[in-house]
Amino acid sequence: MSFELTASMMCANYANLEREVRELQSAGIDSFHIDIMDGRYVPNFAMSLNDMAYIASATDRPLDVHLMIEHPNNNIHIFLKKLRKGDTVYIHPEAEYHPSTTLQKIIDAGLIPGIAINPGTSIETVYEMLRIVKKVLVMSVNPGNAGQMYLPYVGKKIDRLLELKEEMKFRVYWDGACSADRILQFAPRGVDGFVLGTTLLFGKNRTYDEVIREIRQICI
Ligand code: S6P
Ligand code: MG
Repeated sequence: MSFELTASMMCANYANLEREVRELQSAGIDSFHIDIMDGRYVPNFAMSLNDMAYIASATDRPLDVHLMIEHPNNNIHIFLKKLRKGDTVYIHPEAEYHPSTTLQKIIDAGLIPGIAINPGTSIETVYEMLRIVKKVLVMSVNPGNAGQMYLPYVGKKIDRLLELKEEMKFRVYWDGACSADRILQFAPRGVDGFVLGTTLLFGKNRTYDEVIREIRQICI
């Protein structure tokens, strides 16, 4: 079974970010998930532009930038110019007056366009954008914090997105409270990747190598 694993870097140990990136990379993480927050669209501040730029300089693996900011169109160029081909930028459509304009900026910068869908956002409200984006990040917790409870009603929405993904040509990613059981349940159905945070990867008394190897083994 093939699926991508992404490390949620807001959960990493900032006492030594360079070592975190190196160990995650050698453990076989596929990409680095960067949660950017503005304290307005979500009630928190997580990573900043400089954290993102540092991680980009410390790895050749792709970055997966999740913008939880109001009106990203106003400032997105600052992020785009620090990224490279193969990196993904997700916006929240509710945070923007004209999300398709912002998505076009991501495409024009040569990056992979994505939308992040909140637990309370229905597929109907983002349906047309599914034809523009290459990736859909389904939030299974409300955005803003790590370590929250999984909201089970999101499972039905994921099943509906999986029915649309071939025809509309996008990939589906999971963000929030991702456990091994959920990977076991949803990877075979067609979820393409999972963001790993405190539920499964960070703050455990185990090496990243052990955790990631075990996930790949149980999900063969
Ligand atoms: C939440 C953010 C997520 C979290 C991730 C943490 O606003 O977008 O990427 O960092 O969900 O994972 P966990 O396992 O602690 O919920
Ligand atoms: Mg995220």
